[in-house]
Order: sequence, then C-alpha cells, then structure tokens
Amino acid sequence: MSTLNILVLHGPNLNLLGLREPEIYGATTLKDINTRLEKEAKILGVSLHCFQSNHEGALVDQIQAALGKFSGILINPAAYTHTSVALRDALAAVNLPTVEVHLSNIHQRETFRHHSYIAPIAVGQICGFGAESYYLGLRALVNHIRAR
Ligand code: CA2
Repeated sequence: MSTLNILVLHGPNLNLLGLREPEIYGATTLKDINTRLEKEAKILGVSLHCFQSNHEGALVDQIQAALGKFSGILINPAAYTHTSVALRDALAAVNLPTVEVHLSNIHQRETFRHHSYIAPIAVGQICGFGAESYYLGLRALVNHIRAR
C-alpha cells in the first residue's frame, strides 16, 4: 500500500492565529496546528503538505497542482468559505476527496457565515472544536479515502 499524501490548505488571515484576537480564535498558532497535524499524520501513516495563503488565486493554484500528487485535501477556506466560487470550482474540477474544517462553529455566528460554497462539494464539514477540528478532519479524511 503506497503512502497517502494529504494537502492541507489554510485560507486568509489564519497566519494571524495565536497572534491576534485570541479571545475569538484561541492561543494556538498556525505553526502549532501544522506541527500537531504532522504528528497525527505520522500516527495515521500518511504524509502531509501544509500551505497558507491570503490570496484566492494562490489557493486555486495549489488545488489545481494537487491532481496526481495528493489523495485528498483538508481545507479551512476561512473567509473564502462564504465568498469563493473559484475555490469551489477548483475543488470540484480536481475531484479529490475534500474535508472542510473551521475552528469556530460558523452556524452559531453571523448569518453571512452560515453559508459555505465549499460544503456541497466536500465529503463533510467539521467546525466548532477549535484546532481539534483540523485533527478530527484529518482522521475523517484518511478514513474516508481508505474506505473507498
Ligand atoms: O472558524 C474558522 O475557522 C473560520 O474559517 C475562520 C475565518 C472566518 O472568516 C470563517 O468564517 C470561520 C477567519 C480566520 C481569521 O483568523 C484570524 C486569526 C487571528 C486573528 C484574526 C483573524
């Protein structure tokens, strides 16, 4: 069995995690999340590539380049969740199993955060568990790919 390779994408402003507004998004930095994801990946026997960008097109480029290199995508699209047809189209085009994660429970927040352009083309969405959403999401994605 060849090692699964998972692409982890973080959307805009997530580079500020732990550095700004800890009362909303917590004290954990993006580096902490990526380090823990690497640990979880080792336990699961998969490899990971993590990428953050504040630019929609850069995220679209990563998704397009994932074809043939990655078996699945774990994504926190951040604000692009609620705005980006471009990210959704790219994910639909590569057709790789995708799990959407959010730190906060977007359904408990402002109405404009309740809608996700990504959710209808994702395997599933995990939100509201802080950084734990990512680790749960990774496990769910790997289990989903292995069960196919
Ligand atoms: O809860 C999530 O993970 C979100 O994807 C976070 C996005 C927000 O737009 C989504 O509705 C839900 C915002 C990420 C901004 O991250 C910051 C971190 C620290 C300081 C400021 C922003």
